[in-house]
Amino acid sequence: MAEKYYITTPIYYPSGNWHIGHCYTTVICDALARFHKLKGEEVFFLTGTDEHGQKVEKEAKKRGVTPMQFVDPLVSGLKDVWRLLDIRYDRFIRTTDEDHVRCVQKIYEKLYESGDIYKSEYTGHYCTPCEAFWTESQLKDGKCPDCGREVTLQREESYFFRLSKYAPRILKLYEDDPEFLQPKSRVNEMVNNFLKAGLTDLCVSRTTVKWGVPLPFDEKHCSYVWIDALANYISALGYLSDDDALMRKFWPADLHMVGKEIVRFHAIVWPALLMALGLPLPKRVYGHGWLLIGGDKLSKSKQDAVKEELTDPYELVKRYGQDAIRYFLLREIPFGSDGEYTNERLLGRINADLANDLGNLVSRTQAMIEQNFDGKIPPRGEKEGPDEELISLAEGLFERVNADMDALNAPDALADIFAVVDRANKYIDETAPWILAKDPAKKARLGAVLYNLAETVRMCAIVLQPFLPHAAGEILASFSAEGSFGALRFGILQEGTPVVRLKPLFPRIDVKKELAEVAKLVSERRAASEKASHPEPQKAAEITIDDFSKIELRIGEVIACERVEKSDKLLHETVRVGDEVRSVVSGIAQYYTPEEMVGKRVVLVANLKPVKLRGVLSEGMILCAEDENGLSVISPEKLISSGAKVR
Ligand code: ME8
Repeated sequence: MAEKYYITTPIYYPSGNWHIGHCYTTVICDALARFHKLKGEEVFFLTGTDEHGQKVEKEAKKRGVTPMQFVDPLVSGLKDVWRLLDIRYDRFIRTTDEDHVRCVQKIYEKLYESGDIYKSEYTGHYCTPCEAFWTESQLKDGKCPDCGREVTLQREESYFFRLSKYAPRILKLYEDDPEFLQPKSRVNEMVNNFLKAGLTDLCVSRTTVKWGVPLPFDEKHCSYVWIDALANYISALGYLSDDDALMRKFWPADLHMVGKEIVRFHAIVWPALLMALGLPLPKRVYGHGWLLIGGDKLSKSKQDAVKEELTDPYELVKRYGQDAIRYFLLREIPFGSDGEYTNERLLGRINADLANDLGNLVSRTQAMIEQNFDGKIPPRGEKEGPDEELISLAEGLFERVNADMDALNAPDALADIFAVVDRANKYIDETAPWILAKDPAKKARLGAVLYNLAETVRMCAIVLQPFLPHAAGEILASFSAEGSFGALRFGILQEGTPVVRLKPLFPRIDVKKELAEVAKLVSERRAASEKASHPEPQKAAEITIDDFSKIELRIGEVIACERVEKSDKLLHETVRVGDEVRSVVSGIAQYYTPEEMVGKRVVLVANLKPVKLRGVLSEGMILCAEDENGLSVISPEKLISSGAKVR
């Protein structure tokens, strides 16, 4: 029976700004998944999106759309990136998928029944306008880190997971199974920063967030995003569903590949949850390093600070191709550590390794076969001089790459492959086939040299498939060669096989010119995005004071307020304007609760022709100001009596 290999990336937070740092984890996993598939294993490669939580809820509200309407295009954007990079996942899970939601509910139910989840009280600093709890350390100068307003210490009924109970078992896991968490440095981080001090139970429900999975035993609570997110690794396999065949086949996972900042969730919370569910633990969690720009993690919020580098995967793939971007990510960053990203480094790698070393080897070999052997594989011939060294290096390649990939070390695997490419280029210099070609008596030797080169290129292409799928596929097709690892034996190419001469796989890039173009593009994009986020206010046509005096503005006092039925946007205010009482409808329900409006003094356009909105009479308009951060009702700075004229 074929061996099984279950590999996962973390599921991504929806972003409107996917960058090359996001691609790192997934490109590594894709290369690993492809490698294991080529080894004949049955692979399940999972990736997806982590869509619930307060942040999405707030962003959607700010834009006046539902959370689902907000996340859908962002998720499509990520799928586009994976398509461009030729990521071959077996499932793309969304935490909004029905089967996932059901599974999360069943997990909560199971843990509640077993007593690992219990009800208690959460104490935190609450910001009323943001409807958010903050811990002491999250506060900024004692105030809400989001809006800067005062917070109050409040208690909230919450459900907790008995994380503390599992601390000794997790410590023992690290001791008993050194493979579980890698690289080793991450074990020390977990022990010293978290486990040594003991763990506290984890608050796993929220009543203030609505965009989440409702708890089946208490629907006013929603699941905590990290439990929801971690569960994807088993919900995708049908855990606790009617069809759990994949779960039986693939669990436990062979590898959870994650960025180092989320190791603690994967190496502490996740194993504890699995222990509580009575499930076997994943075989390995690997915490990789980050792509840095100027020494800092490349991240959404840092985009503004990194304008001089092009980090947009769509544009990068368009300019240099999917293989070049994959190659850079897999080769440049020492595995497990952080690595600096610059466009210059990327171009350097493309030119040196792909255009020069690999590209030249392929094109020189194919050109010489075309010129001297009518584009057909020459006879193998006798071994001489440096042949043996080249052949044995090529023959041992798979074993070395396999060991590197077992250690998850893609940069070393590529270094091993390119060592053979380098050796083959050196072999060309040593054997000087262009000189052999001048002497008809040396035709057999020329044939043997080109045969050895063609075989070396073919074998390199087979092992390059997981890393450079497009280029490796082209090379193999040009020799009509198959790509299976079973064909990794020297001497498979048959004499007379036609060889198609390929166009350059990686054209050399003029670095100076390209960097100048990229700098121009980046600065144009920056200017466009600045303009979009700070649009110039539209200048209205000039009016006279007489025109202005046609508008009657008065101070009103909101004495009652309620939501307009079946509308997310409208509030119905009862406004006292002097002796009069008016009914007013305003589109501010996403920014103000009815309770917040009552008692406010507002500026009312008092002589606006009355209209009915959703069947409710509106006799005036409350003035508001709006920018990209939200909306504010305009109120007089001092107490001014209702009915007073605004001039
Ligand atoms: O953490 N360099 O999602 P995420 C390398 N939803 N990797 C980077 C990177 C960079 N500059 N920036 C991001 C989450 N990544 C959670 C996971 S799993 C149950 C829930 C990587 O969108 C990051 O390290 O913030 C992580 O592996 C992945 O992108 C998704 O990060």
